[in-house]
Amino acid sequence: MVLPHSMPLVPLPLSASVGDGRMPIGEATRITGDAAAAAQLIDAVAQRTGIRLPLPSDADRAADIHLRIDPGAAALEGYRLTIGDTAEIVGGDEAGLFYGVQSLLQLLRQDDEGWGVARAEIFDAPRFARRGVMLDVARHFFGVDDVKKFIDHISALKFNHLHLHLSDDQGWRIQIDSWPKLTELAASTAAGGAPGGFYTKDDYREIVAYAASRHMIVIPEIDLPGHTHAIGVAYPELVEAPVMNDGLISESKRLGQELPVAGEPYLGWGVGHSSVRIHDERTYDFVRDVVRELVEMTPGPYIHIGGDESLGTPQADFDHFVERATAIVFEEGRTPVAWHEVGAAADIAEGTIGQYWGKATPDGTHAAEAAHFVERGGALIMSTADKTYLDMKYAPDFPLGLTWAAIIDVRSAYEWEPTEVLDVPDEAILGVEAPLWSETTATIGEVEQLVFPRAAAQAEVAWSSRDAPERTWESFRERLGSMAPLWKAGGVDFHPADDVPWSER
Ligand code: TNX
Repeated sequence: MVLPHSMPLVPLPLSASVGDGRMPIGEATRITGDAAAAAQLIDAVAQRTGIRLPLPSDADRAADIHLRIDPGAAALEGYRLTIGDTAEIVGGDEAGLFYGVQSLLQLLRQDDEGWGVARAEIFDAPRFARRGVMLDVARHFFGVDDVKKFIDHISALKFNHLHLHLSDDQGWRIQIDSWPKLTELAASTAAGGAPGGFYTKDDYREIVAYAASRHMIVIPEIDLPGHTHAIGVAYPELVEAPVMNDGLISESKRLGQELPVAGEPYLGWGVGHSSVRIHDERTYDFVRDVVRELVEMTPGPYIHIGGDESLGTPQADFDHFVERATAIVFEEGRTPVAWHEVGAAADIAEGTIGQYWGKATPDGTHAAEAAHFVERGGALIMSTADKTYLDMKYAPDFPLGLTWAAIIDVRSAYEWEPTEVLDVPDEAILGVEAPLWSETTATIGEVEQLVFPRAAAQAEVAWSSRDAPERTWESFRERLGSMAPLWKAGGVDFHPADDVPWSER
């Protein structure tokens, strides 16, 4: 069934048809069924419209909106949404019900007669099981409330993984009891001299639980063996002296930033100068302790060990380190994830997941490194830099963001195919992750300007069937425009890109 552009849904559902007219939503609209989903729907409707629907109380009364789970009715994370005189959402599981509620909320619109939802029949399920966003809380730190708000608005786009980049040269952001100086000495600074911060274990658990209530898995990343200058501010004995490289020196000069100095906080953006000590057993005690404490507070199956841009680590040392670090993550009971450079090491632990951050037209070395994860029985997440990188500028004069990978307007972010970048079997591609590196974003509002609307493009690339007739830029830009009232009501500082027809209501 062809989806009319007037169907305001992002990402595009598997199938949808719209009938005539709408079902009004007002103070008397009754919700029954699954209590958790009902509570979330009531809160979201109140935030959007100011109308607080009554709590489900009397199960015998006819429902206007009925919410339930039936594994036979839809796929994992899928749902069926039927809106006529009354509405029903049936999730294939809890996540599916949550996504059905998100679609209902996208259909919820105000017209001259008040609030209502279009009559529709939607059947939906995701293309890729893995749909992620990364937030760099190391270059700039974002507190628990900011992260929760971020989770609200990315989970509404049906993203199901949140990768937190918890350490980098500029700061360490997570409490580790066995190495307490990390947060005592290496957390208070950030890029450009901004204040830092860190998550206590309780803060982190609160984020994990909140994400879980929105059906998102948190993936914690400790970036190793490079991007580790901050570790040396806390524990100088764990790291090597800074190693200068041409890029670091010229970038520092261009930006007027100091070069890194051993043991002192680093406030610039240069990369590739830091490394932990590879041939010292204390390093592996450190890695194991940190991984073990992360595992204790992370119910999700993954621990990310970084591995990018370790320019200051000799290749043989790098290989040795990542082979041991990936093994340690498995020994501690989780699956390691690593940036694609880690695929240079022959004996990475079998089953390690790689994260490709090269370009849509790959460099041969990057492609070979990524493919090695698959040869070792692992799989890949696609973070194609010139498509998915949320920290690239929309246009050369955009005030925030970087340009090294590309200038990425909304259309360019939308038009790419994750299975056509690398020469690996389609089944090896787990899905898509869109990273937000935070060198240029000091506040969550600035983060939002870069993330919204382009994260919505990656949501559709990851969720929607590639063959659907409406999986086109022309359809997407119109449906995307209809997200404006939801983002405004949620206080999201989205960038009103001028290639999108933003709607008022
Ligand atoms: C490259 S992408 C990095 C980060 C920077 C980012 C800026 C990757 C794995 N490493 O250290 O923040 O570029 O776009």
